[in-house]
Amino acid sequence: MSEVVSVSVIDDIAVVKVDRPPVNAIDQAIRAGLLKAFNELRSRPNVKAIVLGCAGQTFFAGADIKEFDTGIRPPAYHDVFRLIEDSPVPVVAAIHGTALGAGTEIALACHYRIADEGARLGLPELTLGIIPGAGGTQRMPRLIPLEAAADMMLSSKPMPASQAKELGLIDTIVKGNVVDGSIAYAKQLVSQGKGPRRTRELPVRGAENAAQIFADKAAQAAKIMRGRASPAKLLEALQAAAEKPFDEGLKVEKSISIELEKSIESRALRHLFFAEREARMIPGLSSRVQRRPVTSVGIVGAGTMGGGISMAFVNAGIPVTLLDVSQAALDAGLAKIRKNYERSVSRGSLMADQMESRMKLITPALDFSALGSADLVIEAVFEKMNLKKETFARLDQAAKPGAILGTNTSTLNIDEIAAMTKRPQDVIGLHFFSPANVMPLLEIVQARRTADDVLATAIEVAKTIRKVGVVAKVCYGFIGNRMMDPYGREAEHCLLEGATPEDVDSVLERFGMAMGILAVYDLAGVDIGHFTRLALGDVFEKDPTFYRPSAMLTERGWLGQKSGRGYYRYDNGKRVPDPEGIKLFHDEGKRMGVPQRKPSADEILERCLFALINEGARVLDEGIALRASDIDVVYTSGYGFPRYRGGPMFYADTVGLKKIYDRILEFQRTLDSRYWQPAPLLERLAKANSSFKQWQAEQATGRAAAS
Ligand code: 3H9
Repeated sequence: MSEVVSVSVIDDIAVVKVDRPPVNAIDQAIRAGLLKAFNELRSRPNVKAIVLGCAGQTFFAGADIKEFDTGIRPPAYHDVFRLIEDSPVPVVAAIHGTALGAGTEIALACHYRIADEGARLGLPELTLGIIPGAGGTQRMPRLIPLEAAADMMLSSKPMPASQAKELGLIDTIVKGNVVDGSIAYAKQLVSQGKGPRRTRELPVRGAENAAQIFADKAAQAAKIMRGRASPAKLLEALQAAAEKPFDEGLKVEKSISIELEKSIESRALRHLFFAEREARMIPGLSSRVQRRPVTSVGIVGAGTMGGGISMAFVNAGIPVTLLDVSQAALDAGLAKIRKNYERSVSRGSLMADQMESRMKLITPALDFSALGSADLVIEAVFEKMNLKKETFARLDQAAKPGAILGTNTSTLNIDEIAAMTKRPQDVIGLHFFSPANVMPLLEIVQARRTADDVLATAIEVAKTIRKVGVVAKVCYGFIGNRMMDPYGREAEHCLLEGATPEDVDSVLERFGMAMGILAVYDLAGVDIGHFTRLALGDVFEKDPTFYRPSAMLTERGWLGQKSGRGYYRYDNGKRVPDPEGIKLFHDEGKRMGVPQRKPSADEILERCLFALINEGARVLDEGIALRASDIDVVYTSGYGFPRYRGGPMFYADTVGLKKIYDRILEFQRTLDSRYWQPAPLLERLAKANSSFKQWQAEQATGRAAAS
């Protein structure tokens, strides 16, 4: 038998076990092994039933995603799954861990499904821009109601075993070892004379309501998965299940799958799947570096950021000491945290007792000495250098030796902050994104003297609190905010040229950004960015048009949503255009001699995005980001860049670097040439007809050769 698939026979029950760490993702070796095993078992008359299970942490976590790039080599999923389904003796799937994608689909091809109590089953293919392509769209609605099947696939969320049992997806839940439980179940089947039960022979459940279900789901998908092609395609495949015989439906599923696998949407989402995992690997950082234990955390500052960060830790079961300078600030911070949890309770995503136990994990404090036992302390005070320095000097006194000292600064020089302590090796940037309990990104900023074990621990902490960690080096704004600077600069300049805030934001939102940049500034507070830029020194003297609208709004106290007016007006919270503001920007543009030319939608988009990408190329060249794909993770996890476009650097590759380079040269001629200088890396790659992806692969090869 193959190394990955083994067969043993216990009494008259055969156990086919797959062992392919880490997650038993189904690849060619598994398919070939299963084909061989199930073929051979046909010639063993003493075998009365078969149990299919997996070793390790989980049942199959799906198809091996890497194979979509390299091509799926035979045997095909359909052939293997049909062989299993056609077995003359009952086949029982023994499910533990997370059965996902083709993992759930193989279970559907088995005749019975048994799960342990902790198992979860899901069809998350849409998160990869594809549909269940191994029979899932045709078999699932034959086992569970059509609407539930559509919901499962559209949400991509795995369901717990208890729900799967209720819906009829699994037959029974066992306590303890699921393979042992499945063997006992198989013996029972044999003794009761029960034979195979083929899913494909069942009718689709709820097919009579198909038209209504599809209309509802299509409307829902268009709303929540804006810009995506795969959800509508999924519904097409499900519709085929409802309307056609099984084999015909399978053909529809197959042709849609092939089409989607090649789409940019799917390539982008697959790119991000691996990019998020690769971001944890730091070249030169040995996996043997001992992590420091982090079982308690101190947070300095109970404002919006400090509160959100506290929630991120207590949500992961890690106790937090939350410190602020006054009782009133602490009370307000705690009240806000409670209010956030109450909202989750009222939505049904959190139980009231869970809320109470999370609140109990937060200990308020007014004195730095309360932070003395914390393994990790994160400063989340206002973004002012003096305040940060003062806080770190106090932390140096209060924190225990070996504690990690993190700063949540979004722009400031962490080397300077670390120099306030006698232990700069313990200092690291931990840049959370607001709301910190929700946003997945954590920018981990390695300062000049940050120790390796501190960096390794921070990467692990990110995973523990379910954040996507990306490592950056120190510079103004690190990866994310630094790149945001030219992006916002172009958006603001367009206002002086005659565009309205709506013109700018609607273009960006149509591209797929979660929010237009000007609406984002209104949400975050227009003054925040303005004062950060002001602290940079002479930027406004060098160029009076630089972020001029933002400065004008701040001067007038039009600070965005919090003051009811910013780039837009807010009538009862509803964003509406502000003619007075629009006139203000245009008049100012004219006064400053900015040519009035009302840029087209295409130009607005290209200026914002190409400025972002150009800065990304500089960030890469300077080693601030380790990889182009890290930038993509930052932008899709923290800045609302559409995942289905893969992030700015992946998107740049799909546009073509030569085209972007040429356009930047054109902007250099027609716009402000001080800003429109192609980044050296972009220029090199464009001239070599290369891509960021290729460059990243070459860098990795170079590093491997050097080590
Ligand atoms: C599908 O099934 C299509 C079919 O319908 C049609 C076929 C025709 N493939 O996340 P982790 C690797 S589409 C390849 O850190 P965790 C991952 O890269 C698939 N590799 O662990 C990482 O490698 P490394 C549908 C995979 O415990 C390592 O395993 N299924 C795959 O936090 C550990 O991963 C999915 O979309 C894969 N399918 O989470 C499930 N899965 O160590 C995708 C994982 O080198 N997977 N790897 O960085 C997951 O959601 C999570 O990995 C899982 C474990 C929950 C399983």
